[in-house]
Amino acid sequence: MSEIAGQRPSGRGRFITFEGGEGAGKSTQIKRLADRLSAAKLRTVVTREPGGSPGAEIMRHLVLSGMGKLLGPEAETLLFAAARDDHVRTVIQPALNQGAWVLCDRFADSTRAYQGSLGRVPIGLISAMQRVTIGDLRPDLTFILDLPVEIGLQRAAARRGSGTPDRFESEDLRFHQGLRDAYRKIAAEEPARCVLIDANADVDTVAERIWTALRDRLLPTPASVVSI
Ligand code: Z5A
Repeated sequence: MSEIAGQRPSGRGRFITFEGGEGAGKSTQIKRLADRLSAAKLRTVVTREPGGSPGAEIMRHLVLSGMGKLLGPEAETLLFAAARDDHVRTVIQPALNQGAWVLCDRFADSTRAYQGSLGRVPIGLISAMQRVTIGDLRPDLTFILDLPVEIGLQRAAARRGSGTPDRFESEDLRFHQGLRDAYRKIAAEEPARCVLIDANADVDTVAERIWTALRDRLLPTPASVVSI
């Protein structure tokens, strides 16, 4: 098996985000990738949005309970932004500064897709909030897990069992199709940062697609790869 040798010369870690619709397999694949990076002795931090820090987890509860929806699309977007602000300052940026690889389940593209494309919050407002919350911070690589909406919803429903669907799980099929289109558009607009991964396959196959893309994008030279 080939693995990675060493960090970036600058010492800053790598920031990798996972995006996609309902039940796309982000959490499953983040765990796979984290195990692989950890096995290569790279310090890896796994986190998520909304949430990932104590303050942001409180906001997570607010938005997923549906409270944010009652306040209207702009106010709900502000809640996501407040959560991100805390998360970036207290978890993501410190970890990157210490050279860790940060794997984040959802980030700013979720706001663009859910609140921007689907919620119709003006892109100007979203960009303004982004300037405040993340400044110049951009993911080095974003995996957008893509699969037919019906399959993602079936996976999510099977996992949920008899539990109640949350704020976004209870949206209709048209919403989820719109979401898939929005993510595909982001991938097409930013090919240098985003990789669209066909997630309609078994877990091992999807993990291998992600690993291959990561190796190609972030470890381009043979010198940075060693066999273990
Ligand atoms: N949101 C927003 O609106 N604006 C924002 O700025 C941000 C977020 C940051 C957070 O939900 C919600 O917040 C989210 C967007 C919104 N909307 N929703 N819903 P969350 O954190 O609770 O959930 P999620 O991010 O949507 O993830 P998920 O639905 O929990 O799915 P996932 O992480 O992508 O998938 P998974 O848990 O890895 O897999 C789902 C099931 O499928 C599970 O049982 C797996 O075992 C199974 N699975 C996984 N991969 C496979 C394969 N390859 N084959 C078969 N079965 C599989």
